Amino acid sequence: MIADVDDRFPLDRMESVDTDRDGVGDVADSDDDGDGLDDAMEIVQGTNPLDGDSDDDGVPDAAEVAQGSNPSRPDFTPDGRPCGAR
Ligand SMILES: [Ca+2]
Ligand SMILES: [Ca+2]
Ligand SMILES: [Ca+2]
Ligand SMILES: [Ca+2]
Repeated sequence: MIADVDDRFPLDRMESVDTDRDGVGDVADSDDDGDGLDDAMEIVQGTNPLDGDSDDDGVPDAAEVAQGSNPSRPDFTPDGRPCGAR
């Protein structure tokens, strides 16, 4: 349980989490992680709707989809260089 003082939505027990902290709880938010991809699109793409960068390669999921890289597989090294493998 989350204490009401820590809960942004104390009047709605379904709305206790706001992953992207945009003021819209996950239940009502169509883009929980705020990465620009709708939750439904994240499921289609196989990405984590609660993680704006599902493969942690530094490029947001929506940007990966837009540029054609794989949002579920790291395309860049931690220092920002392309891995090369597609
Ligand atoms: Ca939200
Ligand atoms: Ca999203
Ligand atoms: Ca990524
Ligand atoms: Ca990637």
